[in-house]
Amino acid sequence: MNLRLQRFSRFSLIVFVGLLLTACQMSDSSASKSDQPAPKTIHSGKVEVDMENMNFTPNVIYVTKGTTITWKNKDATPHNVTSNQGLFQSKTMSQGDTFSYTFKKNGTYTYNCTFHPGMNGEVIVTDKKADQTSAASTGTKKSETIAPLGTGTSGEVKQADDTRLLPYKMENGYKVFHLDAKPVYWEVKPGDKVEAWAYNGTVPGPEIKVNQGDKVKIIVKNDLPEGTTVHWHGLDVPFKQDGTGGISQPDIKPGESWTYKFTVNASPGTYMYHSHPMTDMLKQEQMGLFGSFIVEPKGTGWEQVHPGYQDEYTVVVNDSPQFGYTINGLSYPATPVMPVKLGDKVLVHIINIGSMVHPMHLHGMHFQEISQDGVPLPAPITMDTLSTSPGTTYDIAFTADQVGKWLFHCHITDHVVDQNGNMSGMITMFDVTK
Ligand SMILES: [Cu+2]
Repeated sequence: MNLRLQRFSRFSLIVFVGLLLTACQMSDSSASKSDQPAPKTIHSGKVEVDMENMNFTPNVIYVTKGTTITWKNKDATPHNVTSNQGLFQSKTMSQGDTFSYTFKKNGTYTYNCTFHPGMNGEVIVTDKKADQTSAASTGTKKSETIAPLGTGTSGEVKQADDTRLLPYKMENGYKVFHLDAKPVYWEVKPGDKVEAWAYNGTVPGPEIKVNQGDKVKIIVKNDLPEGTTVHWHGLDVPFKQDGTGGISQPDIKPGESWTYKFTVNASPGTYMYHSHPMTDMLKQEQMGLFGSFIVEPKGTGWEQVHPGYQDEYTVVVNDSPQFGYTINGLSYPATPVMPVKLGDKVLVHIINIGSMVHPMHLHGMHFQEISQDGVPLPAPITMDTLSTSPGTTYDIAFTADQVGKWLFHCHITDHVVDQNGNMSGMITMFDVTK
């Protein structure tokens, strides 16, 4: 848990510095786009950090030596402020309570609320002079909070499973897709907003759906503060298109684009794409750079090979220090409620992009695992719990033969409850109605 928090804090710092760099680069060329971060402000004197909606706001703050930070709990839920370096520890703070600490030495200080995993903050004490525009920063806040919530920046259609479908244009026989990797803020559940690195502003990135045999061109723009690539996981593309930074190509530099071009020869099924740079692959994936890649049977779609599927959904399970336990980038109760009509045959594409096994259990009905890593199983296996492994993709199918709100969730209890024992994390549901 401490390790997770430390890792989280390190990410926050890296990302935040990244956001700043991006902001600086952007400020010359374009008049601060609304989804780009504002330049950093260095505070001094007295500064307030609010504990609000289960977050520290701002959660990263730059101050000069001698600055006193006062944390104020605005939530009805009790919180505390606990230094990860053992420097300070508040009492349990009820609504309205405050706690102050004066930072006397330069350095990076991380802290958290021990009641709420993922509720972290960071103070960077630096020598630089305070920014005049911050007006001595008496209670200035939210100056570092920036991008709008990731809601699909290129107008992608939101699907019933809360993923977005990536549009394409036909050009010379190619389906041409655009992915733009950039920092955004992402809301894991209402009030739980974290930094993300995302394709087209969404976590997971928008779903790419093609037919078997399609020729595709995918143009990837890097608006991150560091190099990146995209790997087409499971599609068995030619080496030059593999997207492995430092192996099949150099990392795409910040501000530059790269075009991937290949024919989709993979069998109809579930695949994915994710960043695979020379350095910091772990961080980039954990920050949100992944998405589903669905190959449909050529022609009329799934109906052709699996007659009678009325509903098709994608479920991307993930564990990351940045987002916690999520389904399609969201934590229960923000996770999708997927509508199904009684009697429908339902096809579900499942991707585990995390680093842990997640046994996904369906209530009310058994399902069949019909393929794994895009390859159909010789004989489908009937089960109610599918143990999903990191990097592995699955297709399952079931017939909705009972009305109800049927949970589909990870069966590792830690992954589906929060610190207070309430349902949270990897829980979603199918709402079967008449
Ligand atoms: Cu799990």
